Amino acid sequence: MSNPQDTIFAKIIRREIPAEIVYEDELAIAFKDVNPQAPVHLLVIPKQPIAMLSDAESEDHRLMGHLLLTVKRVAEQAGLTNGYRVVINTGEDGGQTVYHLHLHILGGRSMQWPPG
Ligand code: DGP
Repeated sequence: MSNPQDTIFAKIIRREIPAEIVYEDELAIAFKDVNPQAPVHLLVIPKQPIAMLSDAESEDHRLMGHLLLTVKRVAEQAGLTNGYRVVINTGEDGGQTVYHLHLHILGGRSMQWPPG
């Protein structure tokens, strides 16, 4: 598993590579996905380097709640008044490719179920 300190998202947090950042606070940052799968595709990530959801600990409960409330805030800010989908790909079977925890916000079109 790659070190979350060294992921592309850690570099975005440190402003070492550019991203279209739409929200930031002391715990989290949100930016546009570089490979959008919907008209609106944003990523919300913690600044703390947690590799994946299954690595989160019980002492991270405040941060985890904050991330969900940040999703709500960012989705509202993006004008997703008709709903949206939140996805956390976790590990190999979950299709995770970047090993820094991130919540996808997908919106601006009607989503299908089940996902592939
Ligand atoms: P996942 O498969 O859940 O690990 O999703 C990783 C997402 O990260 C994928 O939708 C593409 C996005 N992504 C990868 N590299 C970059 C990047 O350098 N900048 C931005 N903005 N998004 C990226």
